[in-house]
Amino acid sequence: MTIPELTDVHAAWLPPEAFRAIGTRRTLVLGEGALAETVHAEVAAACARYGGTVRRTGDGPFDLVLALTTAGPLPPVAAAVMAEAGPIGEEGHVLARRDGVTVVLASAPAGLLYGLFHLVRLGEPAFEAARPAERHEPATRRRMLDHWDNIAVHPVMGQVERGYAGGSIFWRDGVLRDDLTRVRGYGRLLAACGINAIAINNVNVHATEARLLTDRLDEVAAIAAELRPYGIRVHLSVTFAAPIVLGGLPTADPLDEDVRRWWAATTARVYETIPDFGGYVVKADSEGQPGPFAYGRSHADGAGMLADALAPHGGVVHWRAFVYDHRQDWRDRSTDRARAAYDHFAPLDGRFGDNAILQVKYGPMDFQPREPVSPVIAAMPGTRLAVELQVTQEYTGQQKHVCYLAPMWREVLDFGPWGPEGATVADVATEFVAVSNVGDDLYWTGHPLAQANLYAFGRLAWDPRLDPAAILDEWIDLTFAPSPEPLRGTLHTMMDGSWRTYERYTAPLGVGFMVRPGHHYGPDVDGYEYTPWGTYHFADRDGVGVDRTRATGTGYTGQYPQPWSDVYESLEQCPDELLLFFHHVPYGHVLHSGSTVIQHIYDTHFAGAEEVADMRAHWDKLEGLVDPTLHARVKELLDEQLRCAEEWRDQVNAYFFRKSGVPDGRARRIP
Ligand code: GCV
Repeated sequence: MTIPELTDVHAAWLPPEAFRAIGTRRTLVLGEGALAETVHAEVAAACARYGGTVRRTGDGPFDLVLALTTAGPLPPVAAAVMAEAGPIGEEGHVLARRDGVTVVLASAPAGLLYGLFHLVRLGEPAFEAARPAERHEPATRRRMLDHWDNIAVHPVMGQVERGYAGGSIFWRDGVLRDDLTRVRGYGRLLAACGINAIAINNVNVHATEARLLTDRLDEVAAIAAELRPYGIRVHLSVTFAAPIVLGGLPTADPLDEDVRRWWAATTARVYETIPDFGGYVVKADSEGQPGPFAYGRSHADGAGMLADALAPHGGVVHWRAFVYDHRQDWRDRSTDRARAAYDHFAPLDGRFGDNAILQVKYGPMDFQPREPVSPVIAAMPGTRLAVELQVTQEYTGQQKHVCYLAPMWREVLDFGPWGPEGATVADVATEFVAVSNVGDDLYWTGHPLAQANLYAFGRLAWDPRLDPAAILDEWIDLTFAPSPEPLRGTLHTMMDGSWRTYERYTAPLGVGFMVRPGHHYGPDVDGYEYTPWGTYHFADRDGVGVDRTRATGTGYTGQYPQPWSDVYESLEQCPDELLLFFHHVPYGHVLHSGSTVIQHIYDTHFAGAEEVADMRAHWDKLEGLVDPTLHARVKELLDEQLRCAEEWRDQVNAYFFRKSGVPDGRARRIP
């Protein structure tokens, strides 16, 4: 096992400096297994750089012991920690410091790896004061990223669908990359923030990519081999039509015996090649992808067939709930895209097997900067649910804008579907999945500061109760180590509130979209208004918003349990930030904030653009304190963010001024 040496890509949150505290110590690594070898190799590389030592046996003295509890006689200090700690879960670890020795104990090699990266995050303080034994376990078993990478460059969507960081790190122009060192480095970064699974290809599975399941399986195996040393299992997006397009069968009917046999045999071959293969991801009957509806079967039938094929091998199927009519008639007010996932899936609760996971986007529409939490999450107590987030910034500035998303995710995870006192989304979710924002870009993520979103997703997936502001500081300290002031504070100020800033200058009060159709960047208030996509705002001269009430609208509010069903139904109680998602209101409607809707639109759009100007001024002050190439990249992107925020401000304000005829109460210039 060698640590990937990446010279042509930014070190992200694992620069050599992050390993200084470990690399200067005398370390004992005790334990067998591939991931224990990785731990040893990491410590050895750090020691080679910083002068410390690492051993696999012996009596010491040691400053640091990283040991599996099964590793035979432990040094007395580690044995004492073990006695204090009690049982440790498969990926968990216990950290303690006593008698001048820092001890990390795990019951399985994966836990040791996560324990090592915990030490990296702590840095020097891990070797200072004594610490009682602290147990660290992930909240969920699987913490997963979905890549929407294509093998062949798609004529519209390119190499990576909704990718804003260059090409794919796996494929280039139709072939697997010769050098997969960067994939290994990616696995290392992901392990360091707690991620342990990746689906490597786009959920829109085109002809070339379908073959990853069969005659291009060796490419999947090659990627899996790079990620394995960091404890990451590979999953594959498959087409529901595979029995037809790959197997030559006349049907893909999930209840057809030949089809079921084909999936069983094909899946067995996958496991012969990749024994630790994770499973399948499926987008079916959605945006043109094939699915069980063609055969009069349900999504539970479809998912069940794949779950059965995977079960003997320990694999899982992630079945996406993103199913809606994308060929809607905009004149038809009775069809509501927000209703679709619940209408399709809630009746199927209890019909998905143990190894079928329903993957639900956090909101009912499509990764908007502000949506209510999907009602599907409360409606399926008998189903394993993965909550799907979008790290790639499709609707949040496309990695041209600074938009730190963890505060939004934390709101989603903290939401109590049965009221603020009850269980939260984080309690209900079996696991968390997010669409990756990584490509072959020098900074991995296009915008260097977008790395924080990837890092924060991993950390929240590991522990959904972490504070987004603390995660941000952790990321800053690692990435810009040693991050002296004013660097640390300035970055924090720029990023911590950036999601709310983005919300201010884009679509108001939860109404969503208003983006340019197709690529989804920049403002176009009516861009989707007369299209078949089901994403409307219904602005006219009197008011704006979508009536989703039971009383007079689409009835969507009825998909929520109490109290939300009534809170969202009520114009008086509905939270301001979601008002236009649930209600069509006159421009003069007074918000809880005391402002009218129209004045709120003007005020937030002026404020949002001003906040971006402030962000840019902050960044200018960091010149000379960060790497000049990185500084120049961010500076250029902030110029674009400001241009775009001003365009949003002016289009949205002008649109609503022209519709409503209501002037700005503060008489600012609206073009
Ligand atoms: C991969 C949105 C995106 C699509 C994406 C889809 C999905 O509609 O615009 O590019 O397709 O979500 O999540 O499947």
